[in-house]
Amino acid sequence: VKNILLVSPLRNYHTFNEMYPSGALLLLGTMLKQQGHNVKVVHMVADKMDTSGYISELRVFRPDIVGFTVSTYQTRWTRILLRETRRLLGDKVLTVAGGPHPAAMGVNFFKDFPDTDIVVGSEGEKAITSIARGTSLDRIKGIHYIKDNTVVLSNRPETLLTPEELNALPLPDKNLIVFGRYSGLFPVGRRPAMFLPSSRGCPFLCNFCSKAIYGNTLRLRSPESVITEIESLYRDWRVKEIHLTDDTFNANLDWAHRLLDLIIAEGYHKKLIFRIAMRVNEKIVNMELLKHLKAAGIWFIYYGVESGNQGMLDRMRKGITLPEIRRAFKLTHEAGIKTEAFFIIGLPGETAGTIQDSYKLYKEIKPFWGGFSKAIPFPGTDFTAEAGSLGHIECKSYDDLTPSVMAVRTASLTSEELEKWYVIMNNMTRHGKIMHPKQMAYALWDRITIGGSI
Ligand code: B12
Ligand code: SF4
Repeated sequence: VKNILLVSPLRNYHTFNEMYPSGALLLLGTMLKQQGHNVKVVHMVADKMDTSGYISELRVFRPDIVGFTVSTYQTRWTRILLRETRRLLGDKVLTVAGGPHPAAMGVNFFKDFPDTDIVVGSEGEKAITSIARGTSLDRIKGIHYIKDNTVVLSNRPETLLTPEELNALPLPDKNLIVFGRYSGLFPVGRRPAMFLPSSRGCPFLCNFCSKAIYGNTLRLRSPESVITEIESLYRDWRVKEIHLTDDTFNANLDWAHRLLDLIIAEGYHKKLIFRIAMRVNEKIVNMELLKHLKAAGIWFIYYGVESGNQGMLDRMRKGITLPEIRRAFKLTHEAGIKTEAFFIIGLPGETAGTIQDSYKLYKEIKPFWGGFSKAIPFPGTDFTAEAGSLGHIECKSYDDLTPSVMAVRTASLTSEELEKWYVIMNNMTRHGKIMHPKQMAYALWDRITIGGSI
């Protein structure tokens, strides 16, 4: 039996608010517990833990293995925590890193994070359970590791879990976290809110999307296995809203209809509300689907719009057209479902004109909620490769990447000019948000209770 500490490190920027716990740590922690290990999960933001708190945790728990889940926004603290772990526990501890950043960096992760023993290159279920079992590292697929403190070795890649294997995964044990420490997302539907991934992956090819873990394949869980998890969230945790965190809920319409039918048949459309993310393509958005979604309790849909300029959409390989965007928003609103439109500022080709096109489109489609994000050069994406080869990446270290840094420039706009546009666009969407007093009240309440930002 091993002591295993699983950690979601602080972010590169200061934040008080964690929206959801890490799906990876909950799932992997549950599997490790089922193997008989002592498992502790720490979310440093939600648990309000700093470096000294982490060190006390190491002193008391004395882990044999520490696993970090690392997004690109968590690089700075991952390095600090790895160093502290090694300093305190020496070679007795095995340090493992997984998640979008290590998966994209592969063997290069060791250069930036020298205190790491093992990098998991893709899905982690098989790797971490084998590591915990003490399987010899050369026999664990999909990992990179350091042998004898010198050589970096990479094993053959692990195949992704089959849909059957996904169905057989255990329900993530929420006893591993303090449930009330997570705010859920804005705009607020009902609380408490929790998430549930009912599929993995997305077959589309947007050039800015970080796809190191799931690639371009779509794997769907059976509607029955999804219902079992919905039931547990509702019954055991009194959850009132579920965020189905599939990349693209409407990637397979037959499956979507089957899942919605089952939600209705089991009566969850009356007990819960749901939010999902979809694509706007005409082929996969129609009134029949939207009415079915509405009937099943889906109140809110995120759409990735990204830009109001067709040339930009084509260049980022979004695979959608402006008429498709307008149509999807109109139909969704007609079906009585609220929308959020995501836009990105700063992808290659962006000019003042293309940003104004986004502004016009935003006004035209009238989403309930909206947001403009900065283009973020995540490792391994085609956008990062393109911007890098043009010399347009201005942020030199991943540690400096935060949501408030404009990390790139384009051929016609400097990062400072892009930043100014970003502020203008978000002031516009903020104005829209102030029009929703209930949401402002929720935001204020969060600020008071968990220290979130408005
Ligand atoms: C749901 C989701 C969210 C949720 C919350 C996620 C959560 N609860 O953890 C919300 C909506 C809050 C969110 C927010 C954001 N997200 Co997000 N999100 C996702 C999404 C769609 C699914 C993640 C998930 O829950 N998967 C299910 C779990 C079980 O799998 P997993 O986390 O991938 O973990 C597996 C492996 O990675 C590995 N693994 C992971 N950690 C570890 C640790 C160890 C020790 C081991 C051994 C293995 C391991 O094993 C796991 C099981 O196989 C992914 C897209 C995707 N398809 O992955 C993006 C994704 C993770 N998000 C991303 C981004 C950019 C964001 C935002 C920055 C967006 C924004 N502009 O604001 C914010 C930042 C949030 C923050 N504060 O840092 C990027 C990250 C890119 C990167 N390189 O860091 C992704 C990959 C999207 C993308 N394709 O670009 N997100
Ligand atoms: S549709 Fe979404 S998840 Fe799929 S590739 Fe594009 S951005 Fe990524």
